[in-house]
Amino acid sequence: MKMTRPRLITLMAALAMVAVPLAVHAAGNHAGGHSHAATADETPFGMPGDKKVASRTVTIRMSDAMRFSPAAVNVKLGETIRFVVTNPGNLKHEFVLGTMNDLKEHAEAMKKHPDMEHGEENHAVDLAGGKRGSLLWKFSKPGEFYFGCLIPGHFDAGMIGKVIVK
Ligand SMILES: [Cu+2]
Repeated sequence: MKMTRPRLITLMAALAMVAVPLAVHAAGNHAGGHSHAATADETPFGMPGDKKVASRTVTIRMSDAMRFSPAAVNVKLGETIRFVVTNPGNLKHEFVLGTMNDLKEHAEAMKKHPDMEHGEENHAVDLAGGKRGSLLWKFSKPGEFYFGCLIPGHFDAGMIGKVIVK
């Protein structure tokens, strides 16, 4: 199955979590459960990390000059990174991981719905000025992925960074 929509995947993961207890109840009636919970969260750019196996911490700073620093991160395939994201400025910023297509689509959606929150998403951190947050991500697929601030105007101003996984 080709899946390029992290929001859809997040929704599917949420549904899968709801479905698991039902599946457990039904196990007596249906031989061979078919839950794929272990990989339900996997996206084209990786999957949520497990803090017990975090390989290392990478600190990313977001600035009111519409930049991330560092703006490029190199990762070994299979590493779980704990991103500690800081926002020392005054404006709200966000750190959203994805493919370039995901981020572009999402940035367009944000222009139509500027108040969208990403707090429920496991691959994004929204931060008001002066705040810090973190997210764990396992880079289970090789390639070039991106992190962007999708607040209207910020992405277009160049608030984007790259993760190279190999
Ligand atoms: Cu921003």
